[in-house]
Amino acid sequence: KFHTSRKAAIITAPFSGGQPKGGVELGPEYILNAGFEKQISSLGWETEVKHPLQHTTFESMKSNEKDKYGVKNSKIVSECCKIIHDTVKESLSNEQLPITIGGDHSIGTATVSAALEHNEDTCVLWIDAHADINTPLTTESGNLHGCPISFILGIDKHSYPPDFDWVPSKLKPNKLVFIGLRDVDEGEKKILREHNVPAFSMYHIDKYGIGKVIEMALDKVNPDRKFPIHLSYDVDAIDPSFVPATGTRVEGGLSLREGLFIAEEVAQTGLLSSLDIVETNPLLAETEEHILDTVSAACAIGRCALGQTLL
Ligand code: B3U
Ligand code: MN
Ligand code: MN
Repeated sequence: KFHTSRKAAIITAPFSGGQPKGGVELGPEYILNAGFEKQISSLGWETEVKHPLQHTTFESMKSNEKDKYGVKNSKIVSECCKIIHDTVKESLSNEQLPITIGGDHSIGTATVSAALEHNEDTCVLWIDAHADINTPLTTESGNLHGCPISFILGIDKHSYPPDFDWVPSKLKPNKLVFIGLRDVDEGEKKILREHNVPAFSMYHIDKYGIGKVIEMALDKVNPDRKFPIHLSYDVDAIDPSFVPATGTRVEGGLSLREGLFIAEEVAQTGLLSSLDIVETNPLLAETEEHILDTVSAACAIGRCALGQTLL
């Protein structure tokens, strides 16, 4: 189906400006040092690693002040996203499957908008403890990693800092589905209801089981299994007992196997066209084992999504 060429572009996004904690910008380095490229190439993919942010100074420009729009670091988040967007889009044009490694989830604005520009039929699976659908009007934290979905959907567009004027907002709410939610702000719940966005929380996973939930999720956004899939994977979807080194841990998450099963099922569709693996923060680990567990899980998500099977 898609990517019969089996070429992948591993795109590093060492960026932390979408949230206040330091360390998430080190995620890509740790994941690459764990041998991620080799793991992907061993699955039969021709790989290329791209570092589009390497000559930028965004990290040194980070601030903790909200601007007059009620959000922090609009300028650097927007500029960083523009660069990542262009790299993802170029990779897709070269028939490479982009694997963007974060960094915080604010770069979802970049990767999803690029995927939709490449193919407007693309549907999005957002795997996360959080809905990341705040607008500048609803966000309490002002952290832009809590807002990428609203930018991509174009919700309350008038409220965005002008830095984000370039974002195409091509996604339709019925082409997006959440899995793993368990920490959703009141304002976000209202947006989810008003726009009728399909969402499966941990409650649904307990009730129906992960296999049924993935099937229901794909039925919502890709009923005939014919559209390309963008998988945006926030590692905090998985329970902090398996993935401790991340910025906003929320108890009661996916087991490691449930988390990997999502990626395996997406691989089985043959429709994966782009992937994000975000929010690995090695500096928030309390032990060496925390780092190892988290980085291993991030690598495993990538391998499973790109076709690794157990047998
Ligand atoms: N919804 C909250 C918390 C949050 C969102 N994403 C993460 N945390 N990782 C917010 O800040 O918007
Ligand atoms: Mn997220
Ligand atoms: Mn999250």
